Amino acid sequence: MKDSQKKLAGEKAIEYITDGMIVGLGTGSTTQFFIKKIGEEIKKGLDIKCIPTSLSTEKLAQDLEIPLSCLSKHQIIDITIDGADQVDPDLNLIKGGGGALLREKIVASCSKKVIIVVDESKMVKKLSYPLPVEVLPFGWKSTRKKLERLGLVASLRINKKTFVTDNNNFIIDCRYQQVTEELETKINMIPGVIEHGFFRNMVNEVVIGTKKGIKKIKNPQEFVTQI
Ligand code: A5P
Repeated sequence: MKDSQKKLAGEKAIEYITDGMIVGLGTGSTTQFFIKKIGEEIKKGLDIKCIPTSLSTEKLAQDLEIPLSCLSKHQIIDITIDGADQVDPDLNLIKGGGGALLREKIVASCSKKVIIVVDESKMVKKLSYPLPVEVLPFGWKSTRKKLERLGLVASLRINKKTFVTDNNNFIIDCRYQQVTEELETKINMIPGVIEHGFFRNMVNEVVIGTKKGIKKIKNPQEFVTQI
């Protein structure tokens, strides 16, 4: 069920893509459906260049012979299609369940438009998914202590062994009561913290695969682009 909803949302996002665009490619199982669709359309003549948000997305795009570029060549991206771990009613997100939050946030911040593709289980009234915080391995235990002092329950991500991001950093997953702007600022100020997976007001539209088909939610607030 979840997979078919992910496929529905991921493939729907192809409708936002037109010739000549620079497209940010997100990471995760939902975005993969979009990337596969892009691969098919490129074979039929779609003319775009894509910027991947992770090594796994880069590999998939290369396998599908999708033309790739990078942020050094294009600092402005026309549109980014990405997934999310949770989406709240204001279209704020938790991302980084797959560990790609840093590149995903950089790419989103360079994008004129950000579209999020999810299955309906990701839509929540209140965010509760553990907040991934990417930290420098150097001194990570003291970084974790500082996160704990903010009232977070912080644990180093282990997948059999310590999880290492594409940027050679660690992830500390943090449980919280509520993500406020004040908390975000405090997290950002800790030496050793590189980025966190809370995406506030960075999304134009969410495309949701549901039991009944596609549902779209537009951000009612004016999108604060960081370009
Ligand atoms: C990657 O680090 C994440 O931000 C993904 O975008 C997120 O985990 C969504 O992945 P799925 O589409 O696989 O649920």
